[in-house]
Amino acid sequence: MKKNFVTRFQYLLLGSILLSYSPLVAKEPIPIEKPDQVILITAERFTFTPSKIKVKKGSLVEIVLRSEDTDHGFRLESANIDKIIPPAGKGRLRIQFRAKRTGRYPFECSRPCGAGHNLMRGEIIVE
Ligand SMILES: [Cu+2]
Repeated sequence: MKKNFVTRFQYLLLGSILLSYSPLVAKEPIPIEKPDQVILITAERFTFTPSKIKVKKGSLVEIVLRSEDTDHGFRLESANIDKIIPPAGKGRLRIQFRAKRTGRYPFECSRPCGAGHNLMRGEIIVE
């Protein structure tokens, strides 16, 4: 029982350490705050358009993703985000994060969507 408690406590501690070191912090559920910047991204085999996104340090960023074909994924590891973009005509994916630190943060498709799936990536540049 005691051992179990320690393990859980350590797990929580590790989680909060990891969160505080994340350069981009995911915000859920959406919408909770009015974002400073809203960016629309279109996903289609095998690109994100635009694929390079510039945001300001400190801003609350909302990204709205829609697909032009099949379902895709949006993984932004630096904010612990990995979500499904629904197929064309079935809605959009909205995510929010706070850009805490300057840098370049890659994102990628996380749903196998065909031959060029591994090429389907982009970058968020916080400046
Ligand atoms: Cu894909």
